[in-house]
Amino acid sequence: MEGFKIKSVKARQVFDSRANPTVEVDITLNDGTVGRGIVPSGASTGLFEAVELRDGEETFDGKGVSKAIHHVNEQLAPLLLDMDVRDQKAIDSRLIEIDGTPNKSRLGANAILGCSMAACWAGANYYKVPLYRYLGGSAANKLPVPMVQIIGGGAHADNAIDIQDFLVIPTSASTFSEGYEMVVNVYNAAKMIFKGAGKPVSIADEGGLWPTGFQSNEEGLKLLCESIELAGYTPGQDLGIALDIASSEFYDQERGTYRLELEKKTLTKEEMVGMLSDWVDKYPIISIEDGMSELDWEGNLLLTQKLGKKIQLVGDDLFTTNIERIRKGVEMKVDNAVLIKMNQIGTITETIETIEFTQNHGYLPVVSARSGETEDCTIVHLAIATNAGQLKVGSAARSERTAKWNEVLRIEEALGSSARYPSKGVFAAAGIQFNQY
Ligand code: 2PG
Ligand code: MG
Repeated sequence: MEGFKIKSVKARQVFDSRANPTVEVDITLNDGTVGRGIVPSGASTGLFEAVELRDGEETFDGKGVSKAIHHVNEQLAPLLLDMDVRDQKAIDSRLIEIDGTPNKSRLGANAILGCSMAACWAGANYYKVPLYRYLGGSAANKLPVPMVQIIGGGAHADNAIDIQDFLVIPTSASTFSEGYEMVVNVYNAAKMIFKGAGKPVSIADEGGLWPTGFQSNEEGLKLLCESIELAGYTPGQDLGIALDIASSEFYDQERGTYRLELEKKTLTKEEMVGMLSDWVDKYPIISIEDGMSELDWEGNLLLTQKLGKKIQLVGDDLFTTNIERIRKGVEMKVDNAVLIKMNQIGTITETIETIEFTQNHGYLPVVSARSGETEDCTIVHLAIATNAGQLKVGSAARSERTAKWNEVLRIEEALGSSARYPSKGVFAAAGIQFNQY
């Protein structure tokens, strides 16, 4: 009996960090080895993502996943049995084939991804090696630069502020642990500022501070700079600012305008680009994600022409981890980086291919969690396996976030002197020259 063959596939319902049900899959091999994957879930989802199948019935406010679980146990499991778990590509191809739709809408990307994740963990466990080593081989040794949320807004904070993520990136650290420690200090400093201003310290979906009492979006930028300083660092020297505008959430496609509800302002695309580029002049911003809507290629092009040489411009909803959409971006010279989310595309193999495509075209991959997360750490290993260079998993608080950051710390220790840490050099691959350095 060949130990590496799949003996059973079992899906069950578990829950994510937003108290919504999600899919967990266990794959057991003939030799008893088990691999497990738990599927994450977004809130500000892109229109072009693979389809997350929800029951749409009364239970869990329509968010049940019993259909997806049924699809794994009844339709996918029988066709995965006896497959060689070491051949991730064959497994993922079979999953795609059984579903048969371009966006995984028949069986659900959550059903498919759960199986794909469980299979890769089972493969790694079969060989008794860490997942990053199994997927990436001996060359996988680059630890990611962390992009960490300090304030959460948009769909992750009941739209208390329009902009979704105010984040920091350490730029003067020479190791991951040093960089992450800096971020933790900034997070705690931000908390002190909130407390000092008499604001309640509550947290948004990804662990960032809940933006209570803000009068403008720009206040978030000021608060980040103050927090960096209070923590004893120099903004723009030690840490830069990153923003996820998630602007698809407030784009009016008919009028081609952007609505900032907090400020009661409606901006044309030119004005939106103007506002972002003014912010880049005033604050040490080094990365902007989804500055313009997923439907506004023209606006995205304008933004890239204005800022694409100065800072990182990341496409999340715009690209949805989909090679065909990234190819369009490369051809049009839109953005210079791609947010990578496994469940936007639906299998591990496709996610790795997308990261490779991104790297081969001079764009920077930023491996990312979703706002609905669990203890699953697959993305950490994926980022290191592919030498992606950057990781975004929300804030420095809440265990579904720290599960990932702590996993990087463990891998850093395990890699020892063979670990590489790109620090701010990670941005050079896309030809970005920051103003402030
Ligand atoms: C994003 C993610 C994570 P969500 O927009 O980048 O911050 O959010 O998972 O809700 O799409
Ligand atoms: Mg985003």
